[in-house]
Amino acid sequence: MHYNLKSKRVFVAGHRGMVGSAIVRRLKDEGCEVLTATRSELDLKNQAAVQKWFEINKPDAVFLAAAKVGGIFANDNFPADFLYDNLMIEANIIKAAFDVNVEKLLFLGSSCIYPKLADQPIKEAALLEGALEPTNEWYAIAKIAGIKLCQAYRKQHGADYISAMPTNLYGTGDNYDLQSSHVMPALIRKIDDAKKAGDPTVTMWGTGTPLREFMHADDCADALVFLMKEYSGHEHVNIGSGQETSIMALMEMICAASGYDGDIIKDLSKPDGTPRKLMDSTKLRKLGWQPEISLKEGLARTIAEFRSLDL
Ligand code: GFB
Repeated sequence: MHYNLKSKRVFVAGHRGMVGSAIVRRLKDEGCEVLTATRSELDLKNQAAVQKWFEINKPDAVFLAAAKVGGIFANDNFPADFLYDNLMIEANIIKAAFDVNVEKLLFLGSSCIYPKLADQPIKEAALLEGALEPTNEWYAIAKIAGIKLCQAYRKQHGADYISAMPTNLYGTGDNYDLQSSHVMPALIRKIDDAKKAGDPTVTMWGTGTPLREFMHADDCADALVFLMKEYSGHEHVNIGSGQETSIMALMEMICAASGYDGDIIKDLSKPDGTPRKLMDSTKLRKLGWQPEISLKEGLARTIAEFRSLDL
């Protein structure tokens, strides 16, 4: 079961993204050779280019962290991009990996693969048991297809390809564009902007009642490297912190941490999305992994990093 990364050639697809860059940082302790490719060097949506890159570089292991990602507004408004781009990226990489005999591949999905109204906390077995959340069903279908493709290569060819489903992530290198970002970076930026401008109010999308589970990207990267080394199985694995909060409570936490005391305005023209998506991460805990960065600590670190960006 144990897969030793020492001296292996490890391709981190998506190495410039928040999760990919966290994986690259975490791999520094593993004595492996990290392979990366920028968008200008390799278009992951181009199958021939991906096949050629794999034939030339012959990685031993692959972290498939490359994806088109975004928050609720981006997912809801660009469904074709989220479905097509992610299908192409995952299909090209998984097929090319198999063709050059990659020993181990870890595919990254997301907690949005689960039914909108799944029993909480959500177990891995809940996959495909109900209708998806409409705002991100496109991305979810692409990620479910990626899980199934890894399972298909394991079933048909014995390929040791595994999948992991992280919860809502935040941290170093996050996307702070207010139209395409997730909630955590959006609120950090909006509250900081309001404080700097002396605005009496700051806007939150939706009712603030949805609950979200959050994990810092560095914790997630540590869990991903742990699974690459210690897990080999058909079923995907949830990577959750077990720490959830309402969006309103998150807003209040960030206002307090940012020293902003203005009023919170609700923009009810924006969707709430799924009411809750707390995952059951018992399977990961039983394998021997625990998160280490609390929401409070992660938030403080991320706010400080954001301010250093001077956006
Ligand atoms: O993080 P988020 O965009 O995505 O939104 P999801 C979470 C909740 O925060 C929603 C609320 O209820 C939003 O309405 N929210 C409040 C805001 N203010 C804001 C804001 O200024 N910006 C944003 N973005 N949200 C995503 C999926 O769902 O979860 C992705 O769409 C992915 O595909 C990701 O799976 C992990 O958590 O609702």
